[in-house]
Amino acid sequence: MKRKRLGIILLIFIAFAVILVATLVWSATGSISVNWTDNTEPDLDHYNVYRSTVQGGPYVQVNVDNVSPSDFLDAGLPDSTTYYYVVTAVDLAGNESGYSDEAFATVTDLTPPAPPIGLIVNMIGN
Ligand SMILES: [Ca+2]
Repeated sequence: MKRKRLGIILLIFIAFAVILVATLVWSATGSISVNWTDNTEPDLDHYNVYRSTVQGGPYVQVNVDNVSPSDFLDAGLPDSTTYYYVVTAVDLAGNESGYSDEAFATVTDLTPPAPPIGLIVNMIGN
């Protein structure tokens, strides 16, 4: 009987731990919008977007699919980190340009905490 109760307490503890971790993962990410001017070459095929957490690189390509419009949304980034971006243009023959100028942005936490609950007020004497 005592063993069963311990099991239930453990289960409740694990459930709360899972909720806490899920909340942290959900609230601790943000997105950065990357935008640039259209290239004018008629044989332009797509763009590649590169990112680094270090100014000046080295950069890692972040787009999995070819980027066709001249903008990109980089989502699921951890908070409180500055990211440095460069973009390249690729033509139909597969020739890739050099890097664009670098631009950077910092993901900031814009999600406020939940309002406090369980509020109780009592008159204490008069
Ligand atoms: Ca654009």
